Amino acid sequence: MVTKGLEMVKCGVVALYFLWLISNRFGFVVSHGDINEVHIPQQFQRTSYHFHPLKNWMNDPNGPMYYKGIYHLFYQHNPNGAVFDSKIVWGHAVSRDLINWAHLNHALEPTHPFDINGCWSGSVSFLHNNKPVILYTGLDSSFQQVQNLAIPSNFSDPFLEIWTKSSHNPIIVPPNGVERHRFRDPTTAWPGPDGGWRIAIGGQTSYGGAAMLYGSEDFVHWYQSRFPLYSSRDSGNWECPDFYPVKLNGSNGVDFLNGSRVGVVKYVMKASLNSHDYYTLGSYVPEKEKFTSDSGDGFDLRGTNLGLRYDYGKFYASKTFYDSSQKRRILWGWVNESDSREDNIKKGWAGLQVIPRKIWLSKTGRQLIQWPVKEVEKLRTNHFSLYNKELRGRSTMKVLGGSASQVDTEVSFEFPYLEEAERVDTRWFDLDPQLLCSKRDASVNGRVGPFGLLVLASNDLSEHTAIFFHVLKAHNRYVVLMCSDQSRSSFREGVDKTTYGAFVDIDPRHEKISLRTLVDRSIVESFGAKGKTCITSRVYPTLAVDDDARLYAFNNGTQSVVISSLKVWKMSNAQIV
Ligand code: DQQ
Repeated sequence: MVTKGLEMVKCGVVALYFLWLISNRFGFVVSHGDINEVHIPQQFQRTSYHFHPLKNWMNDPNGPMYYKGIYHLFYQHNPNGAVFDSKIVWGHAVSRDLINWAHLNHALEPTHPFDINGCWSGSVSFLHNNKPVILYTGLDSSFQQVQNLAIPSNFSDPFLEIWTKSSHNPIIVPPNGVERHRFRDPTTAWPGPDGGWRIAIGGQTSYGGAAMLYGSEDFVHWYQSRFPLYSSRDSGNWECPDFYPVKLNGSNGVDFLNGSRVGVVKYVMKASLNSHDYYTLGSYVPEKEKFTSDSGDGFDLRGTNLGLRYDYGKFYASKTFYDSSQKRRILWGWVNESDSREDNIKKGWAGLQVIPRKIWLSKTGRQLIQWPVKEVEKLRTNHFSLYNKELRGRSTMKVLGGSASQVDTEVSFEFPYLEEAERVDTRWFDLDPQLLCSKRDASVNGRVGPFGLLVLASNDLSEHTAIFFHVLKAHNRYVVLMCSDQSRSSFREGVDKTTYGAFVDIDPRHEKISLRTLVDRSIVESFGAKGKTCITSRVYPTLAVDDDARLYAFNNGTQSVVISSLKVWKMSNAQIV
């Protein structure tokens, strides 16, 4: 009883402190005028509910965690400009709901010989008694990449505002056979069979890109295991590896420390390389300290044995954490700009994080499912919906006449004329979905598709981003393509307008196709088939902005499709201060 009372008092104090922090910072901003005027160069492309620093450059999410009722996000940040600079710091922000954020002072800045040229990416691990520590990569005085430890100065501060670097730093230096400029981004630690700790570090070795395995008893003295946790012969340097268990049944998350028992979980091995985040699913036998992929060691066309991608658009250097408060695993990922360095300098900002996504294993066990955290739904306003509406061949339908520059949309389609789908001669696994999406873009007349949404569309449709599906038949098997076509997204020159595409693992004979799309001025996050296939894009419309942005549904196939349900919400702004 007494303990419960004390707990409640503690929670109350934490809540008050948080309120004070938010109101103090927010109050400061509003007392000096509109937040946009104070901190942010006025830009109509600036997002309103995606996480970003108040100005300048951001890349990788680092060390996300939940601690004493507060979510923390650290991130790679250049406080001096809107461009990447290797002498980067760890920005730090806190939140109660993963959507509204208050920025704190930088957690880590280059200060010592072991990180004087930059505090690069890393992770948070919870040691015994639930004590968080940071492992990060430092660029030392000779630009060698070494691993360092930082510890909160005050564990009872839920905001963990001050971090002290260990006097033992650097605690790991590049081993023989590893390039000293390619040895970085330590993972969150997990317990080894001997009661010690294990981590993986990304890099380039003589046997290819790898997640190198390290062990330690005290978190300070580390030894390298003979074999990597996983590696890939020809893939080049591995950045930001992530390794974690997922439950075989259900969408709850699981941590190494709570219930990752054999027969109950599978393991995810993820690495960032060549601008994409790849993963594979498999098993891990702690006693053998070996991860084995379910798909064997077969290499795909891109020379990697990590066959799947989290997101088939712009999404990189991601990191997950286990949210003990809601028993879920959450994924953060960095979304770079699609315009030039010069544009970023003019804008005064660059880089976003996706809306954090809950992540779990699909029922088939073949892939992961991602879905925006439910907290984002608090921003939904002005609901519009329609049901059972036929979308005839070659037609377009305006869904939102008013401003659609910030919306959340959920739509599902049925196709009564599936058997009319176009045939392709190639077997499905020889098809390149991104190429198919570029060749059969949104304007091409197919049969069952292309159909989907036109977001950030101008009134005359001359500007729009199309997110759509196309059903094809390859050797008696239906193949569902999901595409994001940016080719008409902006009249601006010099912007990357690559079309993205991926397969959706559903059987359209038995399932509807659903699409959820989050639009926030210059970012479009799309989730096909309830989160099986995800595509994120950056776009910079010039006409379809603010009150002039519209939302349409379209069908450029010859066959009708039916919108079985469509729901749209306008989204209000998040408080990011
Ligand atoms: N970004 C960091 C590195 C990491 C890369 C530097 C991935 O630690 O490998 O900002 O985007």
